[in-house]
Formats: sequence, structure tokens, C-alpha cells
Amino acid sequence: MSNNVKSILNDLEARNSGEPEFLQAVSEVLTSLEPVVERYPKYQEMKVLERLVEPERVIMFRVSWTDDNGEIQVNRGYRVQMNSAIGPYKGGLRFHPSVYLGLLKFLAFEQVIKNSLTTLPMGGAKGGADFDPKGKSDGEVRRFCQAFMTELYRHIGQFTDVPAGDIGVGGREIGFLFGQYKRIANQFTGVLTGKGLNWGGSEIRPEATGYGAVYFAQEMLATRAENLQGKTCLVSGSGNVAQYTVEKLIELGAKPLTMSDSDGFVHDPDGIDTEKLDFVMELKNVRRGRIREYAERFPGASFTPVKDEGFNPLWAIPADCAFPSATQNEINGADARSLVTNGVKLVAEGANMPTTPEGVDRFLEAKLLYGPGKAANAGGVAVSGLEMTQDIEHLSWTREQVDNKLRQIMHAIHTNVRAAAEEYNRPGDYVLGANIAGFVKVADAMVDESTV
Ligand code: NDP
Ligand code: 2IT
Repeated sequence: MSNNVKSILNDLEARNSGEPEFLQAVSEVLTSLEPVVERYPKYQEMKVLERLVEPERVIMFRVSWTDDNGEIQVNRGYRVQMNSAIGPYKGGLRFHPSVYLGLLKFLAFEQVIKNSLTTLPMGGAKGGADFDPKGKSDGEVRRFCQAFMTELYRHIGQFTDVPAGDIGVGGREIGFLFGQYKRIANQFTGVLTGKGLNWGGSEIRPEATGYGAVYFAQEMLATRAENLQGKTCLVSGSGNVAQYTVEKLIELGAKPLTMSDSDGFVHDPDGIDTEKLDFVMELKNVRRGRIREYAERFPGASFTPVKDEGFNPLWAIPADCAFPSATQNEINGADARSLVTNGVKLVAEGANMPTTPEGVDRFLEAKLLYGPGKAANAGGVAVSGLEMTQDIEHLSWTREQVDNKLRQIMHAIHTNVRAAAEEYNRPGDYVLGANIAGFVKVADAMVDESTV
């Protein structure tokens, strides 16, 4: 490692010691960037790396709301506005009990590079709260969302910062958040994405992350003259990203075998078909139930509960492809080894940073087609960018138009990432390629704008 990068990372560790996910994300990216910084001294002169890892602004706030028993509850809300060099801040909101500043800084940092890769003009941000929507009534979720927006509204805007969904924030929550923003600001603008179709939303936005991850997988397979037809696929998660990954895999003739939630995973050796996916969507999006019910409804399938054994047996099921679509660090070194040993040839990350650094090394050593999240899952935020454009133009594109643009964007990301990897003598290394291709655009803007 170069002295420059080493000293930045040491400094970062000292200043952000309780934030392991942030340090993990930054360390991977900065390591990839060494050859770029060596080639272009202007980045070092302008302290671009040092500035890149410090959020432009962090907002932390109290969210107090009243539960169904009339008791007052207090949560902590956040918005990390990481970088606005190439466009307004853009990125999702996560509602999950594990949310803390370090987690959102990692997600906001990844978002900066990802948004740059989309080819659209969007800066990077992330926000959320340590609120757990599980087991909460619609009324409780609504009151929480309203309380959250009552503070957040003053920090966002269609040309300032445009939040969207992430874990625990889907169409229902975006509705409550948007309604409250509009009520306070007295403005109907595209201040959030992932909105409903009849109030400023875009076709294909709910599908975009999952569809995009599968389009990215198609692009990777095409480099080896292969396609998804007949391929067995491991999918984790059963939320927004996992559902639409499975939908697109079925449409393309692949055979998804698994889905999961934080309780465990279901394995269906016959494959998850459209009817079974409909069941999952109703289970998760309407009844808000648990994935184990899948195995009760479809007896050919089995449910394996989560155990802390140092590995996840989901990743030990023999298959051709894997689409981790639940959460960060869900594939560790042992899991990655299982995937490689059991014949997986492609990993496309729907989730953000689902693979630990040791796992990433295993994939790169094995020369898998490995698409890291910031490239493979960029379709979600890309269609958010298209939603922003439609809102500003006051019109709606058709499903076909948006889907075509999504395909074109995933193709462009794939091309640009591969080109960057080749330019820096690491052909086929999508990690290096994504980090470099995403970085250069932001870094050049930071140099041009020189807000120093
Ligand atoms: P959802 O809330 O819709 O679904 C999340 C799924 O992951 C659920 O099945 C959930 O299970 C599971 N999960 C969440 N946390 C954990 C955990 N700690 N351990 C095990 N399982 C967990 O979220 P999304 O589908 O939107 O997000 C999934 C991933 O995709 C995240 O990494 C997110 O950052 C990323 N992503 C999302 C985008 C989007 O547009 N929504 C865009 C790009 C990336 P349970 O219900 O039990 O919690
Ligand atoms: O991680 C992500 O890219 C998202 N959660 C989507 C962000 C967005 O603004 O659509």
C-alpha cells in the first residue's frame, strides 16, 4: 500500500474508530485508487481522497412519536450528506434497529461512487433511523414517518437532497414521508423518489434494483458467451431487491432456489416460480409475515433457521449464480469459499457491501464474474434519477421507455467498469473498475470546483 493511502487510512481509523463498516468501505475503495492517484498528482495536491472520506454535512436529530398505547417513543434520525460534487445529494433512507452513524456513513460513501457510475448527475447521501418497523401498526409507522420528516424537511429539496427507500423503507413509508413534506413545505415537488405512480412516481422504480442486478449479471455472462437460461440461482433477502431479482430471473429462464429473511432461509429445489413469488410478495408486502411460511405453504421447500455458526448454509447450496440481496457482510470468507467450491460462477450484489473483504478476495482469486454492489445494484438509484427528471418535466414515461433506459444504463456501467479495469491492467476486476470509474468523475468535479 502507498504511504499516502496508508496515512489517510490510519488517520481515518483514529478519527472514526467505532465505525467498522465505514472503515471497511473506504479501505476497499482507497486501495483500488492507488494507481489513479499515482498517475494524476492533482488528486493528491487537491487532497481529494481526504475530502472524499469526510461527509460534507451530517444531520442527527431526535424523532419522538407516540405508539398505539399512547406511550412516547424516542428514536435517532440521521442524514449523511456525503458529496455533492456532481449533483444534488441522493440516496436512500434505512429504518432498522442496527442503524447508527457509521453504518450510514458507509452507505453514503458507497452511494457517492455508485451514483457517479450511473452516468446521471447525482451526489451521494444516506439517512435513516434506528426505528424498527417490524411488528409496528400502520398508524405507528405513519406517526414515526411524520415525526421523522418534521425535522428532515428543512435539510432536503428537489435540487438539494432527494431521499428514497432502503431497508425498512418502501412504498408505504415514502407515501407517509412525502405527504408530510408536502404538508409542511406547501410544495408538490420530486423531493423523494420511489413515489406512487399517480403522485409523481416512475414506472419500474420498485423493480429497478433487482432488474438492474440481473441485467448486470447478463452483461457479465455475455463476456463469456453465456446467459441466464437454465442457471440455478441463490438469492438472499425477501424484500424489495430480492423479490424483483427473482421476478427477472424467472422471466429470463433461470431457476431461483432460495430466499431469506433475518430468521433464516427457504430452499426450494423445484425452483421459485411466478406463483410462489406472488405468495412471497403478498406475504412480505401485505401481511408483513416471515419467510418460513413459504416452506409451510410449499412442502417441497425447506426452511433453515439462522444459527451463528460462522457461516451461512444458504451459500453452501450448489448453484451457478448468487445474488446476495439482504444486507451488508452477509457473505464472509467461509461463505465465499463455499460458493466457489460448489460451482458458483457469478455473483451480482443486489445488497450494499454484502461480502466481507476476505470474501471479496476469494471471489477475485477464483476469477469469478463478481459484480460489486456499487455497480450491480446501481439500477435502483439510476431509475430514481429518471424519476427526478420526469418530475421536473411534469410527465411520465412508459414502462418500456424506463426499462429500456435502465438496460442502457446497466450496459453503460458494465462497459465503463470493464474499461477502467483494463486501463489499470486488471482486466475482469469489477471491484477495481467500479471504484476507479466512479471515483474519477467525482474527483475531477472536486478539482474543478475547488471548494477548498
Ligand atoms: P427490504 O427492507 O425490502 O428487505 C430487506 C431484506 O433483507 C429482508 O428480507 C430482511 O429480512 C433482510 N435483512 C435485512 N437486514 C438483515 C440482517 N441484518 N440480517 C439478515 N437479513 C436481513 O430492503 P431492500 O430489499 O430495499 O434492501 C436490501 C439490500 O439492498 C440492502 O443492502 C440495501 O441497502 C440494498 N439496496 C436497496 C436498494 C433499493 O432500491 N431498495 C437499492 C440498492 C441497494 P427481515 O425482514 O427479517 O429484516
Ligand atoms: O442503496 C441504494 O442505492 C438505494 N437504496 C437507492 C437510493 C435511491 O436514491 O434510489
